[in-house]
Amino acid sequence: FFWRAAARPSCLRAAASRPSRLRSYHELPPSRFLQVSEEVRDAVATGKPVVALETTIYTHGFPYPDNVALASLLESVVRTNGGVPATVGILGGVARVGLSADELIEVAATAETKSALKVSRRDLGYICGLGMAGKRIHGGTTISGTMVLSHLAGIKIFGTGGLGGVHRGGETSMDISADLTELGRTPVTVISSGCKSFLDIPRTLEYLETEGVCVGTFADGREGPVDFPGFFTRESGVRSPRVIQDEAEAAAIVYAQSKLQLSSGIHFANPVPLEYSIPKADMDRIIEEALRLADAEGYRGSDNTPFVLAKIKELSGGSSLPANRALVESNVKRATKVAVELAKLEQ
Ligand code: PSU
Ligand code: MN
Repeated sequence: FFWRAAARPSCLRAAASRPSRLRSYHELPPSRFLQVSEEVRDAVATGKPVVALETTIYTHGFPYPDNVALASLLESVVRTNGGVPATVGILGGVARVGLSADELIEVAATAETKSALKVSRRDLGYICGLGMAGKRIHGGTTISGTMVLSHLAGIKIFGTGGLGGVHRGGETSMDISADLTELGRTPVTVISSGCKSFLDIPRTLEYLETEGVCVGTFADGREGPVDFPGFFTRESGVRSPRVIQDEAEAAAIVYAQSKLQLSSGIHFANPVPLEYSIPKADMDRIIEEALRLADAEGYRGSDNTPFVLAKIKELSGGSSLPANRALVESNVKRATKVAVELAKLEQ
């Protein structure tokens, strides 16, 4: 028994006619749980440089409506640098890759009421399952959640602000961000400004090594070893495991790793632009105080990072916001350039 082509279900027919190098989502039938926008689908299928963007940064990081302004800025940074943006999030209990402008506003507006869920890998089945059951919750996807969905949609490059890590005291609390295990198991390249120093940066890098994650920092002509950046500061006091000079080198590493069929991800750290960096001593004081308050007020688990980030913002008198915006913008620009170089290699 065999199907004639015309008699096959349409999803299989469509899959058969797509280029063979596409795997993952393209071989799956359309899903009620995951929807990829037509623009993103088409861009992936035709080998255009697509850049994923996360939404926890909007639902749990920036206030509304600043977060909407940031979201549209980041999407236009991708477009003006020759890429196609794919903002990832959960809209009404459905995972979405490529939110429209209106949909993005709907997700970002939840920052006011704090009504969106922070969604990492563990939460994806929960929020989409409840969506099917009629509870249509919105969710901001973390780096981990965004990587999972990006990979399902065939996207390889993802630009964002800061990476989660091993928390200070993580050796007893075991609070280790799911971003790190995700990088160990999902072949997506994340470009960020490294880890905020409220985390334990040396242990974070150790953990990433154990997970098999290549970590390289953009040196942009700097000679010799460079530090892994500490988000607001270009130096963290911890040396970056690897150094890369530019986007072409970065893309070559992504390309090699995918040809070797390594299933792990990559992290490229892009230090904050010099003019926006905040002196380490100033930041250290603010961070100590934010951590003390988180501990005193009992913010643990997945609530810890958003609380500490909000306190840092508050204690810095809002002066961290422009730095934050500038570094995300710079990371997304870098991510797009890496995606453009990668698309050339894949032609
Ligand atoms: N660090 C930042 N800014 C952020 C985050 C981390 O400097 O917005 C967000 C990202 O979405 C990241 C998540 O994936 O927090 C990590 O949360 P946790 O530490 O609970 O894993
Ligand atoms: Mn955690």
